[in-house]
Amino acid sequence: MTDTVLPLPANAKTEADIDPTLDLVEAINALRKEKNAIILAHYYQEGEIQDLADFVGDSLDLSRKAAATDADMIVFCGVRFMGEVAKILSPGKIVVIPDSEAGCSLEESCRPEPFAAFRAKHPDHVAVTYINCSADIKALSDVIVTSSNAEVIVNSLPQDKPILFAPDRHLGAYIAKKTGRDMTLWPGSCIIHEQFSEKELVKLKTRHPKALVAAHPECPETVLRHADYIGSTKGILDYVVKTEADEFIIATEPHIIHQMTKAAPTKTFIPAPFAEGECASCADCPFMAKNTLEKIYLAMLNEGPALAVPEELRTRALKPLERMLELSASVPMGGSSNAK
Ligand code: CIZ
Repeated sequence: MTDTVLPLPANAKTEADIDPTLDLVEAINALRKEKNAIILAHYYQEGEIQDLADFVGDSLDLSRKAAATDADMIVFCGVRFMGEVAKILSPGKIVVIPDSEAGCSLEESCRPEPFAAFRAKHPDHVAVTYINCSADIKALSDVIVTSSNAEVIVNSLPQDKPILFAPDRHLGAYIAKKTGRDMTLWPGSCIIHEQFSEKELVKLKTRHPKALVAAHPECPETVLRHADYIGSTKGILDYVVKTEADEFIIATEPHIIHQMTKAAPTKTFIPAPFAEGECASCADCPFMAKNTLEKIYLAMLNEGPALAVPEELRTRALKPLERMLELSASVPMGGSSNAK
């Protein structure tokens, strides 16, 4: 897989150089002004990072923001492939990520060589690829989708065209069911959504009989079959705010509950459970959790880890991303801006 993260400068500061009395939020705010930076955060980030960001959203809306910003520096608080997308869309900007090790199990499950072989085996198929993948995989795809636009995009493709969908098999199966399309699925899955337990969910519903279940389509079908609503993070957020119920069970990465509590403070949100005996916070994404205020501060100060996508790869990966943005024109912008 192409390494798209530049090495840190030799004189880069480290956590050991941070004065323990430093007010990190103030220091980040000062750097934001000095560097004309925009901080973008995904819904799966820690609440304190979401609150610090200029904009919080899902990958579609974060991509739209990254493509449209006039900032000189984009600080992408999410996982590495999201920073990569920002760099592909805005090559003239400095794009930094707090931790270059913030990967993604879906990205890891889909490597360029086997994916190229998968494509070669199905030459008449359109390759529709979930945004949770590397720049190499995007470059080998026809169109990129996120969970909030996958159904719209698949429906826009010529009806007679069979589809290859990678890398999330659960999202692919869900979209195939919704659209009735002939879809061949790559066998990947998200390490978090894969582990929600049907058995424990059923027990939890018995204890909270009035709670509605909102689930992300990266969950297995055994979990989705118990859901009152299935949708992207943005969809789930809208659903719990607009639906007249007081209690919801949330089957996705639980840091999104931060935005739910802000938007609907009187409602109760219960994270969906993993298997019996598993820890309370095991649904926290370990990759998203790598980002901290210290690392955001250092990334801005050091201007790294910075993304750099080789131009030939960037132009190939840009095409299916631009196609995604065009085909999602009917998908309304969501997310929320924090006044700074
Ligand atoms: O597209 C995203 O941001 C992810 C990872 C999930 C979602 O449904 O928004």
